[in-house]
Amino acid sequence: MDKQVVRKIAAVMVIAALQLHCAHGQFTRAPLTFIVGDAMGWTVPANGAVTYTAWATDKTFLVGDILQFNFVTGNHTVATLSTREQFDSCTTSNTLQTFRTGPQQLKLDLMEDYYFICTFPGHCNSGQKLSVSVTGVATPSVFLPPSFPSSTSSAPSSSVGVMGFFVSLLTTTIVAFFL
Ligand SMILES: [Cu+2]
Repeated sequence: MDKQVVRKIAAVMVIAALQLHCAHGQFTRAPLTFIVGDAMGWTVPANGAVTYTAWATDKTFLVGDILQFNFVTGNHTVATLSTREQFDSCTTSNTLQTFRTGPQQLKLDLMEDYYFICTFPGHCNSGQKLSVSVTGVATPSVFLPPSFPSSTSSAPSSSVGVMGFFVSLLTTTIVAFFL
């Protein structure tokens, strides 16, 4: 095979491999700070638990992001729980950590599910509870370590992945054409 053809093929394969790596890696971006509940803050929501579920549902949470719970000290707390069962049943006796001073910023350090409740009597049962799934790692850098979480992957990140894949295919084709 002539040298130039070999070089072209090699170049295309390298580019394709790099792009596949990016497309299959987790969606990422720089770390963000989220205000839980936005202007409503961290409180007993008028519409019950669906309020914080709805707030979280269109967001992608990554390791390195910060959740800010805005509440008046003495009116609420923010406590972390370790299991979905405790979260569902609003178990206040088994919290990992309880923060009593508002506003409280909490950093998402691990790629896992987080459960937050208020430990004031009745508040969690009235809907002051939030669970978030951390599905990737935030980084300002372009090159990322590949990560393949076994459990959950939210709709936004998987659609980004699919888009990225098609963009990669298209770019590879264009590059191959001009080489
Ligand atoms: Cu409360």
